[in-house]
Amino acid sequence: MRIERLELRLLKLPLVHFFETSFGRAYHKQFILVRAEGDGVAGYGECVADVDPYYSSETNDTAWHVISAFIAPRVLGVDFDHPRAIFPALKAIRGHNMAKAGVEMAAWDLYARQRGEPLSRVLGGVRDRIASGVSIGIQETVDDLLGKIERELAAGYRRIKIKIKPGWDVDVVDAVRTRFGPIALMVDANAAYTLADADHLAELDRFDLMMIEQPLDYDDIADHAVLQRRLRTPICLDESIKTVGAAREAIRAGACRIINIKPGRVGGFSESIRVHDLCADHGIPVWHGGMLESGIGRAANIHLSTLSNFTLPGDVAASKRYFDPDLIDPPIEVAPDGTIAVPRQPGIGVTIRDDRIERATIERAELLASPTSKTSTTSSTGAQISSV
Ligand code: OSB
Ligand code: MG
Repeated sequence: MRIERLELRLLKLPLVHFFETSFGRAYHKQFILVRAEGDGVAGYGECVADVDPYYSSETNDTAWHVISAFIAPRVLGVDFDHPRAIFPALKAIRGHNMAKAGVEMAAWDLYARQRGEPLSRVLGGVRDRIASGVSIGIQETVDDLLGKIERELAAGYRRIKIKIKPGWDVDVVDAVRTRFGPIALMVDANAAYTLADADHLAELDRFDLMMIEQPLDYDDIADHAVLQRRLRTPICLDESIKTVGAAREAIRAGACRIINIKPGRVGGFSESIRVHDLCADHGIPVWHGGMLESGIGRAANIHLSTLSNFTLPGDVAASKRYFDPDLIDPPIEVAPDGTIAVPRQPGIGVTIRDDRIERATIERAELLASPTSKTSTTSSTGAQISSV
C-alpha cells in the first residue's frame, strides 16, 4: 500500500454534555482528522490529542507539527507491505504516539477499504458485537450523577465508570452503591492521587468495584505496584501504558491486574495489538478506552474491540452521548442488551458526512510526497506542505 496524499483537518465539535475529569472540564472536542489517500481510495484516522496537554503531553498543535514535519515525509509515497510496517518506520520519532496513531489508523482504514474488508477482519477480530460501557464525568451534584447513571443503565450499558478525584470519591461511590446495588461499577481517577492517599483509596475496597483506573501519577508504575499490594480492588492502568515496554514492566511489577487500551496512547493499531497479545499471554484482561471520539474514531475503536482479549466492556458508547449530530450517519447506537454491532462495510464501515466535517473545520492542510522522496521506509526528505 502507498499513501499518496494526506489531508489534515482541525475540527471543533460541541459536546452534548460537558465532560469533567480530575484534570478539568471540556465543553468542546477539538481534534485532527487525518485523511490518507492512495489508489483513489481514502482512509480516515482520528488523532485523539486534545487542546491542552492534561491527559497526555501531546496537543493538537504538537500533533499537527509532528505529522506535517516528521511523520508525513516518512510515509508519503512509500510502499508498505502492510500498515503494521508504519509504526516501525516512525521509530526515529520519539513519543508523539497520538500523532503517529492518527496517521497509522488512517492507513489501516485505507488498507482495509482497498481490500474491501471490514477493519475488524484485517485487525484479527473474533466477534460481531462488542460489550459497551459508559464513562460518566464528575457532575455538579451527586443527584445529577445518580440521574445520569439511571439513564445509562436504562439504555442497557453493561458497566458504569465514574470519574473520581479527591473530594469526589468514597462518599460518591457509597451513594451510587446505596442507590443502585450490585451494578458493574468502576472508578477512574486520572492520576489524581499519590501513595500518601493509600489508606483513603483502600476505603473503596468495601464497594466491590470492578477496578480503579489510574489512581496514581500518569507515568508511574512503581507506586502503582506498591498500591496494588495494599488494595483488594484491581488496579487498571491507562495513562501509564504508552508503550508495549511499559505494559510489560507494569505486568512484571504487579502494578495492575487490568489494562485499558487506547490506540492513540500507544501509537496506533499495531502497537495496540502487541499490548493486547502481551496481556493475553499473562492473563491480564483488557478493555477499550475512549477519548470522546467522533463517530470516525469511535468506529475504529469498535473494530479493535473485536479482538479476543477485550473481555471487559469498554468506554465505547453511542454517538448521541457525545455529539448531535455526529460526523457519521447513521450514528453509532447501543442495543438494549448493551452491545454495539460491528460495522460490516469495508474499512471502519461507517458513512462519513463530508458536509458536517466541512462545517466543523477550523484549519486544513494538504501534504504531498516530495518529488525527490524515495520508496524507502527509513530515509526521508521533506514533504511538500501546503496550508490551504
Ligand atoms: O481517562 O479514560 C479516560 C476521556 C478523555 C480523556 C481520558 C479519559 C476519558 C474518558 C471518556 O474516560 C471515555 C469516553 O467516553 O470516550
Ligand atoms: Mg482513564
